[in-house]
Amino acid sequence: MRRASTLASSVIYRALLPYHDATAVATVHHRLLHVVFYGTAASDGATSFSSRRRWLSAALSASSAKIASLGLAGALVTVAGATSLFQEAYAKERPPPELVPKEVVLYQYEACPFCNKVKAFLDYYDLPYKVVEVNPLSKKEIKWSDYKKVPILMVDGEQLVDSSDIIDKLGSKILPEKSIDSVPNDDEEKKWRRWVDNHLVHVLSPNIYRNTSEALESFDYITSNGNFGYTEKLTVKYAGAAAMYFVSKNLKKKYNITDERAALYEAAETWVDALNGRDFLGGSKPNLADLAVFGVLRPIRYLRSGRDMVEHTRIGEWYTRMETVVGESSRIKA
Ligand SMILES: N[C@@H](CCC(=O)N[C@@H](CS)C(=O)NCC(=O)O)C(=O)O
Repeated sequence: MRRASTLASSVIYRALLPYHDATAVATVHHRLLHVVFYGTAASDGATSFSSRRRWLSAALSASSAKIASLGLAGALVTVAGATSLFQEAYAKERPPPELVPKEVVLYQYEACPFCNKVKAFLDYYDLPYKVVEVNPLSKKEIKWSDYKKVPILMVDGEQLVDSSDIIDKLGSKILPEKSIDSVPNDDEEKKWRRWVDNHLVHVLSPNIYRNTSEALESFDYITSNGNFGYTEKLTVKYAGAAAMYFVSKNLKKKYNITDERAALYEAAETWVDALNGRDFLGGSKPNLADLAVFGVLRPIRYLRSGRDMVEHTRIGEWYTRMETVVGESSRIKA
């Protein structure tokens, strides 16, 4: 109990520090709560299962108009055809088996957008991986590493750090043909990957901690999915929500955001404009920019802010296509 109250006061103290000390934003940010606590929703298998059902029902209802004008046999063929067409059109890409690493271990926080970016890549390319959930307070699971952030990806014993670097390095191992400068629109892909790291991620925190109820919703997810002891869980949920509510106000100032929802909607619309009528930025298949945008949005999609974003912008159709194509998680369940 004493530990819990010490922890609570430490969290709140850190949250209030920014009002007295400019560098404290970074302290609060990094040490305890920062992007770890970007919030989230159903991830991995659960999300993709429901999205598949949505796709299937869209396929079926598109087919139902035809059913009216066809005989039963024709209708059944149409439905089966529509279903397999969707599966074929939106399928994972799998590297040749000899290029698939033998052991991949991701050290992560479940709700961290950078970690989710790496997971979107691993899931889409169907690379099996184990997950080690890091306790953001003690970080004991990554004590062995000099790098003090997550994600860290161990690939057959080699340590890779920083989400974009991880994806580049792993990409050049499993997709050698794509690492050659032969890919058209490569500059576009790079530009939008940078946009994710330099802009999109900064819009997320102010949104998911916008008010006390959204901050609590976010922390409910974070503490349910994170690696916390029983007492830590309770304390972090309430103290963390309160702290991040204040921190997110500072982040708004730091990144010049006046209206956080408007900034989120604008980012979503900017992304849809970049698609310019294509299914994915990569054309008929997602490229690394599609995977990056999808990855960082995945933890917030079913929170209030993510639901609002889909309701008020045109991003929903692309997002659903991404859920379908990324499909089931390739994470190896412990
Ligand atoms: N540029 C890095 C950023 C990674 C990052 O900031 N990770 C956060 C979690 S989302 C972190 O580990 N912060 C330090 C901490 O929690 O102490 C990347 O893309 O991987």
